[in-house]
Amino acid sequence: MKEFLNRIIDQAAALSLEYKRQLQSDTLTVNRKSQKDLVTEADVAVERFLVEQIQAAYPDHAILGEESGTHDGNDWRWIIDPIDGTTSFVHDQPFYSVSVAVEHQGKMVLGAVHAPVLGELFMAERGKGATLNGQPIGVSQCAALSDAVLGTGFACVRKDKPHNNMAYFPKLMPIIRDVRRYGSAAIDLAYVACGRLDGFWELNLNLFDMAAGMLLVQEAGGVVTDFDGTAEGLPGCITAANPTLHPLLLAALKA
Ligand code: 2AM
Ligand code: CA
Repeated sequence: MKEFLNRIIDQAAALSLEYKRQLQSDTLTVNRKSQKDLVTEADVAVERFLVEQIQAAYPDHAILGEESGTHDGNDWRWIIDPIDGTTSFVHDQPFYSVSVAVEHQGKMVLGAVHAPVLGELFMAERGKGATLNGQPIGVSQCAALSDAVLGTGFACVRKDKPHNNMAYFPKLMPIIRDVRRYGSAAIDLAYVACGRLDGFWELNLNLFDMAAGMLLVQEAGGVVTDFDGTAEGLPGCITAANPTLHPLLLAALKA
């Protein structure tokens, strides 16, 4: 199943790059789900490709896709975000990814995040660690918020939700080294997994934004919880970091 996932996510990544060429020649159709929430032909086509491949290989499995919703099935479920970071994709920036996770009986067992422009494939298998382009990866050793570079995002603000990152950003920003805002939660989590980011927090994410990235962080030795330090608020509010930094991040968000 891991080899199958590797193959279809490579193909999905290549398909997204074909659509990106249309973007550069100004022939790609971009629609709006809401005022700021974009969807392109690429999102729809990449998801359609992945769903078709999965249904052909595993006809009994369930699927949850960002664009096509729920496809019923057995206790295996594939969770797809065809283009995480659609705004980056539309603006011809490299930080978008294809994210696919496999859940069995409610537990994430496989996760893959492919950043096509960057040429990087992050994969994790429950109990077997995480890799970047086949090489083992681990979370950073950073032990103090003052040394930490953290990822975050502001998707929640787009939804006009009252509980949003505008309350948390000013708490963290003065006490950490710096912030990065890549626009793809899947890439943010993959970067925590390989130690490029020391941690990540965001609010109001959906399961398909986080599923593969959560397993990547866990299999790379990191911790993923909601803002209360449990899994109760997941998906939604998420924090991720190495085991030393994670409680410090939670405390700073609560302060
Ligand atoms: P997307 O690009 O697949 O929509 C960036 O902060 C993260 O927020 C990305 O994972 C992005 O996923 C997600 N995001 C973008 N718009 C959103 C919205 N309206 N609601 C929830 N999440 C959103
Ligand atoms: Ca997404």
